[in-house]
Amino acid sequence: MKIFPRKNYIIRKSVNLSKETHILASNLDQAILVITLKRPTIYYEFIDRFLITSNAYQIPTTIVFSKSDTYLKEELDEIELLRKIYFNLNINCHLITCHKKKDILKILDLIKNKTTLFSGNSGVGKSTLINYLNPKLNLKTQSVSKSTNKGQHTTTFAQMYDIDKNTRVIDSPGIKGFGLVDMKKNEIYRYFPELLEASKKCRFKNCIHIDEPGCEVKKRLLTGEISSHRYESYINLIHDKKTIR
Ligand SMILES: Nc1nc2c(ncn2[C@@H]2O[C@H](COP(=O)(O)OP(=O)(O)OP(=O)(O)O)[C@@H](O)[C@H]2O)c(=O)[nH]1
Ligand SMILES: [Mg+2]
Ligand SMILES: [Zn+2]
Repeated sequence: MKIFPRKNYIIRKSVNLSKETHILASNLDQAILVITLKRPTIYYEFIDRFLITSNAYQIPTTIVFSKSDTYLKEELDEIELLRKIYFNLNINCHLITCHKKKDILKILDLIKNKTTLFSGNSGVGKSTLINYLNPKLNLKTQSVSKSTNKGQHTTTFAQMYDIDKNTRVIDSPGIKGFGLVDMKKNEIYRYFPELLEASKKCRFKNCIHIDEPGCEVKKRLLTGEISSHRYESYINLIHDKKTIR
């Protein structure tokens, strides 16, 4: 057996008391974060936690909003809002449904000749999408619970599959919570590119952008240049004791 050196990996801290860290996947070219708005419900902060981790490990990430066939007009507007926030941060977003050939072709194009991790909450449709990418795979899928609006943790371990000779995907179990590993409170903003950029103009070098005078981040938040959703994620992370050293 040949063991290749690990190029990169996505790590997460368990949200239960064991405080274990798990390596989600290694030797990746990119990650696709699959998101649904309502079934299951998305928490915006979850997206940012994922992006911080993939940014820290230098794994290019694309957001795929799935189940587009299920959304009402207001929900499509909400997705458009999110798409704009992330597009401004150079993160591509796609809105797809597994039921449209052209959407599947778009994803096939995105993953061509690469190794791609599919990640996201349980029930967002990772395995379903992979089945459409290669119908021979026939991975197990299961409906989202009507009573809790949550997925049923159908995929139980991460596994790599071939789509064609040079294209591989990793299906992974739905993520429940997402703790961050090894980040100091005063360096978290560095993983938010727009906060990092603004921080260069903060009056104090050690500004953590909460209530310091002359804070450029707070200024840009007021003008809308920095999204309030993103700032809220940042503040929640700062206060998350499980996350922070
Ligand atoms: N309407 C609609 N339903 C979809 C779509 N994609 C997936 N689903 C449904 O969503 C449910 C969950 O799909 P799965 O593929 O099992 O979800 P998963 O992300 O692999 O879930 P875990 O393995 O638990 O992490 C299934 O009932 C799918 O049929 C889509 O594009 N449109
Ligand atoms: Mg699955
Ligand atoms: Zn500041």
